[in-house]
Amino acid sequence: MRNKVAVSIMCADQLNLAEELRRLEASRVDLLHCDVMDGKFVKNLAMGPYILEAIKRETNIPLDIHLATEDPAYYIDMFAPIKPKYISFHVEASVDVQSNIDKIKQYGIEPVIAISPETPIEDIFPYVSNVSMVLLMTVNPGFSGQAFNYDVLKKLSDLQKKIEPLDHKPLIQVDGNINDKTVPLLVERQANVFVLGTSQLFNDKPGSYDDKIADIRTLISKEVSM
Ligand code: S6P
Ligand code: MG
Repeated sequence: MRNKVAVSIMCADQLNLAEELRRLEASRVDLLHCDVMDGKFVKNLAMGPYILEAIKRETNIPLDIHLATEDPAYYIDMFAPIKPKYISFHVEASVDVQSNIDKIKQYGIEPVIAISPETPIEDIFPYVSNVSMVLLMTVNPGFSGQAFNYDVLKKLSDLQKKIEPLDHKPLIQVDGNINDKTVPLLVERQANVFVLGTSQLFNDKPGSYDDKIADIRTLISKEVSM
């Protein structure tokens, strides 16, 4: 099963993170998506090493660190000691994409290349066979609660065509306004890893985390075979 549920921990109740982690573990979340923001690449700040170290100690859910930062190499060195499963960095922030991929691999961590909605998908084509996953942003990085960018659906189809013939096919992760309305469009185009934030999970709509995550699991279980 390549399809997985990730949860953006930045969107959880920050004053009750331990309790939030217990609830997410009970809902059998596959990955904990951790947004790191530097106030430069995006106009916001989020999640430094102290809190991510504490989260790593507290849970067995594998961490997926999303560097929405300039100078990815600097932040790879800062966050690798936390031993996440994945580190993603942005193609737009990279001077030397391949050296960022190599650096992450040297730490024994799986590399992920991230791309913002406005960036042509072709920019990452040279690297797709060298990464474990591609992070296709469906909103501009920086803030939760934004509207889904439907133009990204075409990019997803183009990416899928590119990786189809590869022996090593990276997973495709989607992040930004992922919910029971947008997931079917993304499953149809063979996305694999779905980051849930405020639009599906952390909101006042009725239903427990279990219910809201189960709804997504049902939608993504109709996996399209490659
Ligand atoms: C956005 C960030 C995301 C958000 C997530 C929020 O900069 O990379 O990981 O945390 O997308 O989810 P939602 O449902 O509020 O868009
Ligand atoms: Mg993110």
